[in-house]
Amino acid sequence: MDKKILTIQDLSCVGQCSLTVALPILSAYGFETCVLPTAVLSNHTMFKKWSYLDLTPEVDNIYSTWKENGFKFDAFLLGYLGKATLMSAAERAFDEFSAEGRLIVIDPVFADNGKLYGGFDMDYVKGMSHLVRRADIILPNLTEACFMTGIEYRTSYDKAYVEGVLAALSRLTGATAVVTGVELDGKIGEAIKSGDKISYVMGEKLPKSSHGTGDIFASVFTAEYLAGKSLEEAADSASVFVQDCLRATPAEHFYGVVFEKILKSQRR
Ligand code: PXL
Repeated sequence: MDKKILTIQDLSCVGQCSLTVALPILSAYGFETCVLPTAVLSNHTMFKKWSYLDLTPEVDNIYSTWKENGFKFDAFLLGYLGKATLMSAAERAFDEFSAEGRLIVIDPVFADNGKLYGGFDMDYVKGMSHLVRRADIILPNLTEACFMTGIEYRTSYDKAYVEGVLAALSRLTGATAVVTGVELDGKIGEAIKSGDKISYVMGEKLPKSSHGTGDIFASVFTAEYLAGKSLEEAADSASVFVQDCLRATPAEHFYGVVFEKILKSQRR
């Protein structure tokens, strides 16, 4: 039977991030994609204003019904949870709805460029640092990796610094770590630590970045990995996908990337 994935992240009604990218991407890869929306927002938090409905109060209801229906999932992909209450909800999902041999992928999603996203604090970081211990694979960007390990975030660094961060993540979680947004020798990419093995998947650094690309990376990476690719191959495909999205996005489209165009061209 085909794999069934549960992705746990917010539904930002406008903004090409979290569930509105994970659902189409994972589905396009042919996986049955189920969702636990953590919150419903009018749009993501990079716009000037947003509304926010926390869905924590609905989790019990959803879970008890899932239990009665006997649902189990082969993989979990976690993104923006928004509130610490959703971390315990995620743990409950792992405990109660895991199929045998299930995979847990956690993208911590709380910071970038050295700063926490709006609405997050150090308690959230602490909670996430605990939750990632449940993961098989974690996908932090360098900022999140630094927050979780207590290592000082730098904008200029060398391989030794990156490998120090990887080692600290290993001590924290034991999970395979795929650290995104690592810049070395004028290139950008991922530093990966799986057991004792460290590898790098580096590509061209484009002169722009955009909101939502981390969520796209996580979705493509998870789909490719579940489809049987190696960590490095999955990271490379996900990076190339994100780069193609960035290239296809017109400058005036400021709040996300036109991933739909890339997904469509791959499905033709
Ligand atoms: O792309 C990460 C993300 C997801 N969901 C919401 C966000 C962000 C980043 O800011 O605001 C609501």
